[in-house]
Amino acid sequence: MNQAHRAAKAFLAQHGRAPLGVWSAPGRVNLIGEHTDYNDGFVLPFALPHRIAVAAAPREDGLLAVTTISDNGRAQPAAPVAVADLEPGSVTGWPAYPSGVAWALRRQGYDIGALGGDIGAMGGADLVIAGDVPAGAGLSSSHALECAVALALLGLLGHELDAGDAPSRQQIARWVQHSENDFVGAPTGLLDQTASLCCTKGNVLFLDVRSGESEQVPFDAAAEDLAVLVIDTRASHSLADSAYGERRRGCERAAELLGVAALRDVAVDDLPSALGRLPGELAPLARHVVTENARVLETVELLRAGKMAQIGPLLTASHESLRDDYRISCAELDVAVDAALSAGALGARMVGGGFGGSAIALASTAILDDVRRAVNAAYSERAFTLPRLFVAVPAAGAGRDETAEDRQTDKNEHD
Ligand code: GAF
Repeated sequence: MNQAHRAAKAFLAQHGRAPLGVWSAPGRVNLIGEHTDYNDGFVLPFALPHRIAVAAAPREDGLLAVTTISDNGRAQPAAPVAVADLEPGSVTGWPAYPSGVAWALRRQGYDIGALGGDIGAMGGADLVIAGDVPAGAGLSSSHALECAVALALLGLLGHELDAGDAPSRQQIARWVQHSENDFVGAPTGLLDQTASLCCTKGNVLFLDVRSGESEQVPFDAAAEDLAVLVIDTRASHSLADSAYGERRRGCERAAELLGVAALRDVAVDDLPSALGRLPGELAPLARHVVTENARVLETVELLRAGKMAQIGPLLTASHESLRDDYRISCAELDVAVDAALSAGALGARMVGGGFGGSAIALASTAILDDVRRAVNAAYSERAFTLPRLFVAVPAAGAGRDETAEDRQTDKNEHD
């Protein structure tokens, strides 16, 4: 059963009525371009087939009532909150993610707390959430949740994604970022929300975060007898608790000292002189960001030229830069990358915020099992919890899901 059906079924069980609709959004991996998003730089993510689905229907009392469904099917309802009373700090723990989205949308005039019309003056919404994006794995489960909630709330308000009067996907991504930064309190950039909303099946998304310009770059690894293996290290990962904000502030300070708007503005050729003008603790951060942006551009050029097998060294250089300059790797990530490379992977790197989470390895399909075995063996040797391994193929971005009820309505309309 896919996540949309799970959410719809659980909604019916929980509320005794069918949802008005189900919306879902995927997790992501970032092929390359890490910690460049909040430096106005370049990123190259693709959407995973793993999704978070939100079944939703309006209420009449101005409350937002959210229930998540665990892997074993158990419903975990959060205490309902009055949408009109939402403000940063008013909701904590996982319910802060969906509540923050309702807060951010309300600030833009999309007020789920005051739906009005046929369903009564007060509004509000019931949401039931099911998903299979591994949590805490650096695969963007929280952003998938937020994006799916944003689409569900906008859908209930009559603004169906991609319809004439609906806000654009990139606009929704910025509102989700606002919710994450200012309600949840995690100072993240735009990578994950944009990936979840704007990625398309079969492609990596080349995004210039500063201009918002993007290009869907075809990425069919299987056609090249290659595969991207995701290695979820299961080492716990938390952006809010980590040194993520510290790194971000370091980059902003470095840009200020160099007299540029963002580190994106430092050209690779000017790097040596720029580094000479920065204090010792900031220079490696700047070096990572500037070289990583260049690696994204090179990767895109190679992909456009049909040379996927040649991007491996760029992936590995990205990992080394994140490990040695940005200093956000950890033993589990390094062991996974080293083991994959020694087994013959063309390239490997950590992905996401760092300090745990997942790595990816690009390898020929012929040696994929060797890579899996090598990573597992290296983990066993060090008594690490064994990683979760899966091959990732670019999947579709966020959208409304068709449910059994939708199909029934279509059928009735055609009968
Ligand atoms: C996390 C953040 F949410 C993103 O904005 C991005 O900075 C990423 O870490 C690192 O590239 O996923």
